[in-house]
Amino acid sequence: MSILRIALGVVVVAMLALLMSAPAAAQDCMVWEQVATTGPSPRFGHAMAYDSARSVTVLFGGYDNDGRDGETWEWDGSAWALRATSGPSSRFEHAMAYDSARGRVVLFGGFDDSYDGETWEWDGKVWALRATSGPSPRNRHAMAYDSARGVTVLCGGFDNGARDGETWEWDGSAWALRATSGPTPRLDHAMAYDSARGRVLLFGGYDGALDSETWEWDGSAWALRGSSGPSPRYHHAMAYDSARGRVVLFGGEDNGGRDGETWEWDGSLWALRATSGPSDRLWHAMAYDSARGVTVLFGGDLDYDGETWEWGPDDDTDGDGTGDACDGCPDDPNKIEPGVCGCGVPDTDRDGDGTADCNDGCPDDPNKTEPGQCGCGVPDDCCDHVTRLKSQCKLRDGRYKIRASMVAQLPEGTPFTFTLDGGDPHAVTLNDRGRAKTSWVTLVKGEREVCLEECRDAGLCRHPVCE
Ligand SMILES: [Ca+2]
Ligand SMILES: [Ca+2]
Ligand SMILES: [Ca+2]
Ligand SMILES: [Ca+2]
Repeated sequence: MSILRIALGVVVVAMLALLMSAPAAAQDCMVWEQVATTGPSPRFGHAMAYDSARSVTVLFGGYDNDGRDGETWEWDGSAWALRATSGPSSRFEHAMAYDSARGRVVLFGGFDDSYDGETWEWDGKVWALRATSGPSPRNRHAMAYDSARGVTVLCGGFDNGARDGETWEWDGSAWALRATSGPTPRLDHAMAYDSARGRVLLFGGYDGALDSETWEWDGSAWALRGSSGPSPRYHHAMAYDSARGRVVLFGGEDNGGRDGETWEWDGSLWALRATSGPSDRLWHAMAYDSARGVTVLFGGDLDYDGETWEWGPDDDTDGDGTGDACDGCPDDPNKIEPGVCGCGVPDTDRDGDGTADCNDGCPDDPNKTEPGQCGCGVPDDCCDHVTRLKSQCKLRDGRYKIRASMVAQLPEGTPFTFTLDGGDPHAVTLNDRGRAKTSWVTLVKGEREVCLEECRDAGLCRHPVCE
Protein backbone atom coordinates (compact mmCIF):
# COMPACT_ATOMS: atom_id res chain seq x y z
CA MET A 1 0.00 0.00 0.00
CA SER A 2 2.55 2.62 0.95
CA ILE A 3 5.95 3.07 2.42
CA LEU A 4 4.32 4.29 5.59
CA ARG A 5 2.92 0.87 6.08
CA ILE A 6 3.44 -0.51 9.50
CA ALA A 7 3.08 -4.20 9.14
CA LEU A 8 0.75 -5.38 11.80
CA GLY A 9 -0.88 -8.70 11.48
CA VAL A 10 -4.54 -9.11 11.90
CA VAL A 11 -5.41 -11.39 14.75
CA VAL A 12 -8.76 -12.97 14.36
CA VAL A 13 -10.04 -14.74 17.40
CA ALA A 14 -10.91 -18.09 16.00
CA MET A 15 -13.91 -18.78 18.14
CA LEU A 16 -15.50 -15.49 17.31
CA ALA A 17 -14.63 -15.88 13.66
CA LEU A 18 -16.52 -19.15 13.66
CA LEU A 19 -19.59 -17.28 14.78
CA MET A 20 -19.45 -15.03 11.77
CA SER A 21 -22.18 -15.96 9.38
CA ALA A 22 -20.43 -15.23 6.11
CA PRO A 23 -17.35 -17.12 4.95
CA ALA A 24 -14.18 -15.10 4.77
CA ALA A 25 -14.18 -13.26 1.48
CA ALA A 26 -11.60 -11.01 -0.04
CA GLN A 27 -13.21 -7.97 1.46
CA ASP A 28 -12.95 -9.54 4.90
CA CYS A 29 -9.18 -9.47 4.83
CA MET A 30 -8.84 -6.18 6.63
CA VAL A 31 -5.72 -4.57 8.04
CA TRP A 32 -4.80 -1.34 9.74
CA GLU A 33 -2.28 0.87 8.00
CA GLN A 34 -0.79 4.08 9.31
CA VAL A 35 -1.16 6.49 6.40
CA ALA A 36 0.02 9.82 7.77
CA THR A 37 1.93 11.30 10.68
CA THR A 38 1.44 14.93 9.73
CA GLY A 39 -1.79 16.92 9.55
CA PRO A 40 -3.86 18.27 12.43
CA SER A 41 -1.93 18.72 15.64
CA PRO A 42 -2.11 15.77 18.02
CA ARG A 43 -5.47 15.97 19.77
CA PHE A 44 -8.41 14.21 21.33
CA GLY A 45 -12.10 14.99 21.67
CA HIS A 46 -12.42 16.09 18.02
CA ALA A 47 -15.10 14.83 15.62
CA MET A 48 -15.01 13.56 12.06
CA ALA A 49 -17.52 12.88 9.27
CA TYR A 50 -17.07 11.78 5.67
CA ASP A 51 -18.32 14.12 2.95
CA SER A 52 -19.24 11.64 0.21
CA ALA A 53 -19.98 14.35 -2.38
CA ARG A 54 -16.48 15.76 -2.11
CA SER A 55 -14.74 12.49 -1.10
CA VAL A 56 -13.03 13.95 1.95
CA THR A 57 -13.05 13.21 5.65
CA VAL A 58 -13.81 16.41 7.58
CA LEU A 59 -12.34 16.96 11.05
CA PHE A 60 -13.26 19.73 13.42
CA GLY A 61 -12.01 20.85 16.80
CA GLY A 62 -10.75 18.80 19.69
CA TYR A 63 -8.31 19.43 22.47
CA ASP A 64 -4.64 19.74 21.63
CA ASN A 65 -1.55 20.71 23.53
CA ASP A 66 -2.69 24.36 23.36
CA GLY A 67 -6.18 23.62 24.63
CA ARG A 68 -9.50 23.72 22.78
CA ASP A 69 -9.23 23.88 19.00
CA GLY A 70 -11.42 25.46 16.29
CA GLU A 71 -9.71 24.25 13.12
CA THR A 72 -11.41 22.50 10.20
CA TRP A 73 -9.27 19.97 8.36
CA GLU A 74 -9.94 17.64 5.45
CA TRP A 75 -8.27 14.34 4.55
CA ASP A 76 -8.50 13.22 0.94
CA GLY A 77 -6.75 9.90 1.39
CA SER A 78 -3.26 11.20 0.76
CA ALA A 79 -2.87 14.46 2.70
CA TRP A 80 -4.53 16.64 5.29
CA ALA A 81 -5.43 20.25 4.39
CA LEU A 82 -6.39 23.01 6.81
CA ARG A 83 -9.65 24.33 5.37
CA ALA A 84 -10.90 26.85 7.91
CA THR A 85 -10.01 28.48 11.19
CA SER A 86 -13.31 30.29 11.63
CA GLY A 87 -16.73 28.83 12.26
CA PRO A 88 -17.78 27.15 15.49
CA SER A 89 -15.82 28.35 18.52
CA SER A 90 -12.91 26.25 19.66
CA ARG A 91 -14.42 23.21 21.31
CA PHE A 92 -14.15 19.51 21.99
CA GLU A 93 -16.49 16.64 22.87
CA HIS A 94 -18.94 17.75 20.16
CA ALA A 95 -20.37 15.38 17.51
CA MET A 96 -20.62 15.47 13.71
CA ALA A 97 -22.44 13.59 10.98
CA TYR A 98 -22.70 14.07 7.21
CA ASP A 99 -26.11 14.82 5.72
CA SER A 100 -25.66 13.27 2.27
CA ALA A 101 -28.99 14.53 0.94
CA ARG A 102 -28.06 18.14 1.58
CA GLY A 103 -24.28 17.85 1.27
CA ARG A 104 -23.61 19.29 4.71
CA VAL A 105 -21.54 18.22 7.69
CA VAL A 106 -23.76 18.77 10.74
CA LEU A 107 -22.08 19.67 14.05
CA PHE A 108 -23.81 19.89 17.39
CA GLY A 109 -22.74 20.89 20.87
CA GLY A 110 -19.47 20.29 22.63
CA PHE A 111 -17.66 22.15 25.34
CA ASP A 112 -16.18 25.57 24.58
CA ASP A 113 -15.73 26.95 28.07
CA SER A 114 -19.32 26.02 28.71
CA TYR A 115 -21.76 23.44 27.42
CA ASP A 116 -22.77 24.34 23.90
CA GLY A 117 -26.14 23.94 22.17
CA GLU A 118 -25.36 25.30 18.72
CA THR A 119 -26.03 23.52 15.44
CA TRP A 120 -23.53 24.31 12.70
CA GLU A 121 -23.21 23.10 9.13
CA TRP A 122 -20.16 22.92 6.86
CA ASP A 123 -20.78 22.99 3.12
CA GLY A 124 -17.17 22.40 2.13
CA LYS A 125 -16.35 26.08 2.09
CA VAL A 126 -17.78 27.82 5.13
CA TRP A 127 -19.48 27.05 8.38
CA ALA A 128 -22.99 28.39 8.98
CA LEU A 129 -24.76 28.60 12.35
CA ARG A 130 -28.08 26.89 11.67
CA ALA A 131 -29.80 26.70 15.05
CA THR A 132 -29.38 27.66 18.67
CA SER A 133 -32.41 25.80 19.94
CA GLY A 134 -33.02 22.07 20.00
CA PRO A 135 -31.24 19.67 22.34
CA SER A 136 -30.06 21.33 25.51
CA PRO A 137 -26.41 22.40 25.52
CA ARG A 138 -24.32 19.31 26.00
CA ASN A 139 -21.12 17.46 25.18
CA ARG A 140 -20.08 13.80 25.01
CA HIS A 141 -23.17 12.85 22.96
CA ALA A 142 -23.17 10.87 19.70
CA MET A 143 -24.66 11.48 16.25
CA ALA A 144 -25.24 9.54 13.04
CA TYR A 145 -27.03 10.42 9.80
CA ASP A 146 -29.98 8.25 8.77
CA SER A 147 -29.81 8.48 4.97
CA ALA A 148 -33.11 6.62 4.45
CA ARG A 149 -35.07 9.17 6.47
CA GLY A 150 -32.81 12.16 5.79
CA VAL A 151 -32.25 13.07 9.43
CA THR A 152 -29.29 13.41 11.74
CA VAL A 153 -29.93 11.39 14.91
CA LEU A 154 -28.48 12.53 18.24
CA CYS A 155 -28.57 10.54 21.47
CA GLY A 156 -27.37 11.13 25.01
CA GLY A 157 -24.53 13.23 26.28
CA PHE A 158 -23.63 15.27 29.30
CA ASP A 159 -26.25 17.96 29.72
CA ASN A 160 -24.89 20.70 31.90
CA GLY A 161 -23.64 18.24 34.47
CA ALA A 162 -26.14 15.40 34.12
CA ARG A 163 -26.21 12.34 31.90
CA ASP A 164 -28.87 12.53 29.21
CA GLY A 165 -31.03 9.86 27.56
CA GLU A 166 -32.88 11.86 24.93
CA THR A 167 -33.04 11.05 21.23
CA TRP A 168 -33.32 14.01 18.85
CA GLU A 169 -33.44 14.34 15.08
CA TRP A 170 -32.33 17.22 12.84
CA ASP A 171 -33.94 17.39 9.42
CA GLY A 172 -31.86 20.30 8.14
CA SER A 173 -34.12 23.00 9.46
CA ALA A 174 -35.31 22.02 12.94
CA TRP A 175 -34.63 19.63 15.79
CA ALA A 176 -37.38 17.29 17.05
CA LEU A 177 -37.32 15.32 20.29
CA ARG A 178 -38.09 11.77 19.18
CA ALA A 179 -37.64 9.61 22.27
CA THR A 180 -36.91 9.83 25.95
CA SER A 181 -36.75 6.08 26.52
CA GLY A 182 -34.28 3.57 25.16
CA PRO A 183 -30.67 3.53 26.24
CA THR A 184 -30.22 4.73 29.80
CA PRO A 185 -28.90 8.29 30.07
CA ARG A 186 -25.29 8.03 29.07
CA LEU A 187 -22.27 9.75 27.61
CA ASP A 188 -19.18 8.88 25.57
CA HIS A 189 -20.99 6.13 23.69
CA ALA A 190 -20.70 5.85 19.89
CA MET A 191 -23.22 5.64 17.05
CA ALA A 192 -23.14 4.73 13.37
CA TYR A 193 -25.87 4.34 10.76
CA ASP A 194 -26.22 0.91 9.15
CA SER A 195 -27.61 1.91 5.74
CA ALA A 196 -28.21 -1.67 4.61
CA ARG A 197 -30.51 -2.35 7.52
CA GLY A 198 -31.82 1.16 8.09
CA ARG A 199 -30.79 1.28 11.74
CA VAL A 200 -28.69 3.60 13.87
CA LEU A 201 -26.43 1.43 16.00
CA LEU A 202 -25.36 2.60 19.46
CA PHE A 203 -22.74 0.88 21.57
CA GLY A 204 -21.44 1.34 25.10
CA GLY A 205 -20.83 4.55 26.97
CA TYR A 206 -21.02 5.49 30.61
CA ASP A 207 -24.36 5.48 32.39
CA GLY A 208 -23.00 5.43 35.93
CA ALA A 209 -20.95 2.41 35.01
CA LEU A 210 -19.21 1.41 31.80
CA ASP A 211 -21.70 -0.15 29.45
CA SER A 212 -21.55 -2.90 26.80
CA GLU A 213 -25.07 -2.69 25.42
CA THR A 214 -25.80 -2.66 21.69
CA TRP A 215 -28.93 -0.70 20.75
CA GLU A 216 -30.65 0.01 17.48
CA TRP A 217 -32.86 2.96 16.53
CA ASP A 218 -35.23 2.38 13.62
CA GLY A 219 -36.60 5.91 13.51
CA SER A 220 -39.37 5.31 16.00
CA ALA A 221 -38.05 3.19 18.85
CA TRP A 222 -34.86 1.85 20.38
CA ALA A 223 -34.34 -1.93 20.61
CA LEU A 224 -31.71 -3.59 22.79
CA ARG A 225 -29.78 -6.00 20.59
CA GLY A 226 -27.66 -7.56 23.30
CA SER A 227 -24.80 -6.89 25.62
CA SER A 228 -22.18 -9.34 24.40
CA GLY A 229 -19.31 -8.22 22.22
CA PRO A 230 -16.76 -5.59 23.17
CA SER A 231 -16.15 -5.20 26.88
CA PRO A 232 -17.99 -2.36 28.64
CA ARG A 233 -16.28 0.83 27.50
CA TYR A 234 -16.60 4.47 26.61
CA HIS A 235 -14.72 7.02 24.48
CA HIS A 236 -14.49 4.49 21.64
CA ALA A 237 -15.33 5.37 18.01
CA MET A 238 -17.50 3.72 15.37
CA ALA A 239 -18.10 4.03 11.64
CA TYR A 240 -20.23 2.07 9.17
CA ASP A 241 -18.39 0.28 6.37
CA SER A 242 -21.09 0.31 3.71
CA ALA A 243 -19.14 -1.82 1.24
CA ARG A 244 -18.96 -4.66 3.72
CA GLY A 245 -22.10 -4.01 5.73
CA ARG A 246 -20.22 -3.82 9.03
CA VAL A 247 -20.05 -1.32 11.84
CA VAL A 248 -16.39 -0.94 12.79
CA LEU A 249 -15.52 -0.10 16.41
CA PHE A 250 -12.07 0.78 17.66
CA GLY A 251 -10.57 1.40 21.07
CA GLY A 252 -11.98 3.33 23.98
CA GLU A 253 -11.39 2.76 27.64
CA ASP A 254 -12.70 -0.22 29.54
CA ASN A 255 -12.21 -1.34 33.09
CA GLY A 256 -8.73 -2.52 32.15
CA GLY A 257 -7.72 0.88 30.78
CA ARG A 258 -7.15 2.07 27.25
CA ASP A 259 -8.04 -0.37 24.54
CA GLY A 260 -6.72 -1.18 21.06
CA GLU A 261 -9.23 -3.74 19.86
CA THR A 262 -11.03 -3.61 16.52
CA TRP A 263 -14.53 -5.10 16.51
CA GLU A 264 -17.12 -5.43 13.78
CA TRP A 265 -20.92 -5.73 14.00
CA ASP A 266 -22.53 -7.53 11.07
CA GLY A 267 -26.10 -6.73 11.99
CA SER A 268 -26.47 -9.59 14.44
CA LEU A 269 -23.15 -10.30 16.12
CA TRP A 270 -19.96 -8.58 17.17
CA ALA A 271 -16.66 -10.17 16.10
CA LEU A 272 -13.19 -9.24 17.32
CA ARG A 273 -11.28 -8.55 14.15
CA ALA A 274 -7.90 -7.28 15.30
CA THR A 275 -5.89 -6.62 18.42
CA SER A 276 -3.04 -4.83 16.69
CA GLY A 277 -3.08 -1.62 14.69
CA PRO A 278 -3.32 1.80 16.30
CA SER A 279 -2.00 1.84 19.85
CA ASP A 280 -4.47 1.56 22.71
CA ARG A 281 -6.37 4.83 22.81
CA LEU A 282 -9.60 6.65 23.57
CA TRP A 283 -11.31 9.89 22.52
CA HIS A 284 -10.22 9.45 18.88
CA ALA A 285 -12.59 9.86 15.89
CA MET A 286 -13.43 7.68 12.92
CA ALA A 287 -15.30 8.06 9.63
CA TYR A 288 -15.84 5.71 6.69
CA ASP A 289 -14.48 6.82 3.33
CA SER A 290 -16.92 5.13 0.95
CA ALA A 291 -15.01 6.12 -2.20
CA ARG A 292 -11.88 4.34 -1.06
CA GLY A 293 -13.53 1.65 1.10
CA VAL A 294 -11.55 2.42 4.24
CA THR A 295 -12.36 3.54 7.77
CA VAL A 296 -10.25 6.56 8.69
CA LEU A 297 -9.09 7.08 12.28
CA PHE A 298 -7.38 10.16 13.62
CA GLY A 299 -5.78 11.06 16.91
CA GLY A 300 -7.14 10.40 20.33
CA ASP A 301 -5.79 9.78 23.76
CA LEU A 302 -4.77 12.02 26.57
CA ASP A 303 -1.18 11.78 25.29
CA TYR A 304 -2.22 13.82 22.23
CA ASP A 305 -1.93 11.54 19.25
CA GLY A 306 -1.64 12.89 15.70
CA GLU A 307 -1.58 9.66 13.74
CA THR A 308 -3.87 8.90 10.81
CA TRP A 309 -4.76 5.25 10.31
CA GLU A 310 -6.98 3.41 7.89
CA TRP A 311 -8.76 0.08 8.28
CA GLY A 312 -9.27 -1.42 4.88
CA PRO A 313 -8.77 -4.40 2.61
CA ASP A 314 -5.19 -5.60 2.51
CA ASP A 315 -3.01 -5.54 -0.60
CA ASP A 316 -3.61 -8.42 -2.98
CA THR A 317 -0.15 -8.92 -4.50
CA ASP A 318 -1.08 -11.83 -6.72
CA GLY A 319 -4.46 -10.37 -7.69
CA ASP A 320 -6.48 -13.44 -6.77
CA GLY A 321 -9.04 -11.52 -4.74
CA THR A 322 -7.66 -12.58 -1.34
CA GLY A 323 -5.63 -10.01 0.58
CA ASP A 324 -2.05 -10.88 1.43
CA ALA A 325 -2.71 -11.16 5.16
CA CYS A 326 -5.32 -13.85 4.50
CA ASP A 327 -3.65 -15.48 1.51
CA GLY A 328 -1.67 -18.58 2.45
CA CYS A 329 0.01 -18.25 -0.95
CA PRO A 330 0.31 -14.48 -1.48
CA ASP A 331 2.39 -14.93 -4.63
CA ASP A 332 0.32 -17.69 -6.22
CA PRO A 333 -2.79 -16.34 -7.96
CA ASN A 334 -4.23 -19.84 -8.18
CA LYS A 335 -4.08 -20.75 -4.49
CA ILE A 336 -4.89 -19.21 -1.13
CA GLU A 337 -3.67 -22.23 0.85
CA PRO A 338 -0.54 -24.34 0.35
CA GLY A 339 -2.76 -27.40 0.09
CA VAL A 340 -1.09 -30.75 -0.48
CA CYS A 341 1.37 -29.56 -3.16
CA GLY A 342 2.50 -26.24 -1.68
CA CYS A 343 2.33 -22.73 -3.07
CA GLY A 344 3.19 -22.43 -6.74
CA VAL A 345 2.19 -26.02 -7.52
CA PRO A 346 -1.42 -26.80 -8.42
CA ASP A 347 -3.28 -29.42 -6.41
CA THR A 348 -4.82 -30.81 -9.58
CA ASP A 349 -5.59 -34.52 -9.79
CA ARG A 350 -5.88 -35.04 -13.51
CA ASP A 351 -6.60 -38.77 -13.33
CA GLY A 352 -9.16 -38.23 -10.58
CA ASP A 353 -7.83 -40.94 -8.29
CA GLY A 354 -7.78 -38.76 -5.20
CA THR A 355 -4.00 -38.26 -5.24
CA ALA A 356 -2.79 -34.88 -6.49
CA ASP A 357 -0.44 -34.94 -9.45
CA CYS A 358 2.43 -33.71 -7.28
CA ASN A 359 2.20 -36.87 -5.19
CA ASP A 360 0.94 -39.25 -7.87
CA GLY A 361 3.73 -41.42 -9.27
CA CYS A 362 1.29 -42.26 -12.07
CA PRO A 363 -0.57 -38.98 -12.64
CA ASP A 364 -2.37 -40.33 -15.71
CA ASP A 365 -3.30 -43.72 -14.29
CA PRO A 366 -6.38 -43.62 -12.11
CA ASN A 367 -5.62 -47.12 -10.85
CA LYS A 368 -2.09 -46.53 -9.59
CA THR A 369 -0.17 -43.92 -7.63
CA GLU A 370 3.20 -45.69 -8.05
CA PRO A 371 4.72 -47.36 -11.13
CA GLY A 372 4.99 -50.51 -9.07
CA GLN A 373 6.04 -53.78 -10.65
CA CYS A 374 4.79 -53.08 -14.13
CA GLY A 375 4.83 -49.33 -14.58
CA CYS A 376 2.16 -46.68 -14.92
CA GLY A 377 -0.74 -47.61 -17.13
CA VAL A 378 -0.20 -51.34 -16.58
CA PRO A 379 -1.94 -53.40 -13.93
CA ASP A 380 0.40 -54.99 -11.44
CA ASP A 381 -0.56 -58.44 -12.67
CA CYS A 382 1.32 -57.67 -15.90
CA CYS A 383 3.49 -60.79 -15.60
CA ASP A 384 0.38 -62.94 -15.96
CA HIS A 385 0.01 -61.53 -19.44
CA VAL A 386 3.48 -62.44 -20.67
CA THR A 387 2.79 -65.29 -23.09
CA ARG A 388 6.30 -65.99 -24.29
CA LEU A 389 9.81 -65.30 -23.09
CA LYS A 390 12.85 -66.52 -25.02
CA SER A 391 16.60 -66.13 -24.79
CA GLN A 392 19.53 -67.70 -26.66
CA CYS A 393 23.26 -67.18 -26.92
CA LYS A 394 25.25 -67.53 -30.15
CA LEU A 395 28.94 -67.20 -30.94
CA ARG A 396 29.60 -64.60 -33.58
CA ASP A 397 32.96 -63.08 -34.65
CA GLY A 398 34.66 -64.44 -31.51
CA ARG A 399 32.13 -62.96 -29.13
CA TYR A 400 28.80 -64.13 -27.80
CA LYS A 401 25.55 -62.41 -28.64
CA ILE A 402 22.73 -63.02 -26.21
CA ARG A 403 19.26 -62.26 -27.53
CA ALA A 404 16.11 -61.95 -25.45
CA SER A 405 12.52 -61.48 -26.64
CA MET A 406 9.06 -61.42 -25.15
CA VAL A 407 5.42 -61.41 -26.15
CA ALA A 408 2.69 -60.07 -23.85
CA GLN A 409 -1.01 -59.39 -24.14
CA LEU A 410 -0.58 -55.79 -23.01
CA PRO A 411 -0.93 -52.41 -24.67
CA GLU A 412 1.66 -50.95 -26.99
CA GLY A 413 4.25 -48.98 -25.06
CA THR A 414 4.05 -51.06 -21.90
CA PRO A 415 7.50 -50.86 -20.31
CA PHE A 416 9.59 -53.83 -19.19
CA THR A 417 13.23 -54.34 -18.22
CA PHE A 418 15.49 -57.19 -19.25
CA THR A 419 18.55 -57.97 -17.12
CA LEU A 420 21.58 -60.17 -17.76
CA ASP A 421 22.86 -62.06 -14.74
CA GLY A 422 20.89 -59.72 -12.50
CA GLY A 423 22.45 -56.53 -13.91
CA ASP A 424 23.05 -54.57 -17.11
CA PRO A 425 19.37 -53.57 -17.42
CA HIS A 426 17.87 -52.89 -20.84
CA ALA A 427 14.57 -51.01 -20.86
CA VAL A 428 12.13 -52.01 -23.57
CA THR A 429 8.55 -51.22 -24.50
CA LEU A 430 6.05 -53.42 -26.26
CA ASN A 431 5.38 -52.68 -29.90
CA ASP A 432 1.96 -52.65 -31.50
CA ARG A 433 2.03 -56.43 -31.64
CA GLY A 434 2.87 -56.81 -27.97
CA ARG A 435 6.48 -57.74 -28.67
CA ALA A 436 9.85 -56.47 -27.42
CA LYS A 437 13.42 -57.63 -27.70
CA THR A 438 16.98 -56.74 -26.78
CA SER A 439 20.48 -58.18 -26.91
CA TRP A 440 23.89 -58.10 -25.23
CA VAL A 441 27.39 -58.84 -26.58
CA THR A 442 29.70 -60.64 -24.15
CA LEU A 443 32.86 -62.74 -23.90
CA VAL A 444 31.72 -64.69 -20.86
CA LYS A 445 31.12 -68.35 -21.41
CA GLY A 446 28.78 -70.73 -19.66
CA GLU A 447 25.22 -70.63 -18.44
CA ARG A 448 23.81 -67.16 -18.17
CA GLU A 449 20.63 -65.75 -16.66
CA VAL A 450 18.27 -63.49 -18.63
CA CYS A 451 15.28 -62.21 -16.64
CA LEU A 452 12.29 -60.03 -17.29
CA GLU A 453 13.19 -58.10 -14.16
CA GLU A 454 9.65 -56.98 -13.25
CA CYS A 455 8.64 -60.62 -13.37
CA ARG A 456 11.63 -62.22 -11.72
CA ASP A 457 9.50 -63.27 -8.75
CA ALA A 458 7.04 -64.84 -11.19
CA GLY A 459 9.86 -67.00 -12.53
CA LEU A 460 10.15 -65.27 -15.87
CA CYS A 461 13.86 -65.95 -16.32
CA ARG A 462 15.73 -67.99 -18.93
CA HIS A 463 19.15 -69.59 -18.84
CA PRO A 464 20.88 -69.54 -22.21
CA VAL A 465 24.30 -71.22 -22.45
CA CYS A 466 27.18 -69.50 -24.21
CA GLU A 467 29.66 -72.17 -25.48
CA1 LIG B 1 -3.86 -12.72 -2.98
CA1 LIG C 1 -2.87 -16.44 -3.62
CA1 LIG D 1 -4.00 -38.53 -9.44
CA1 LIG E 1 -2.74 -41.95 -10.44
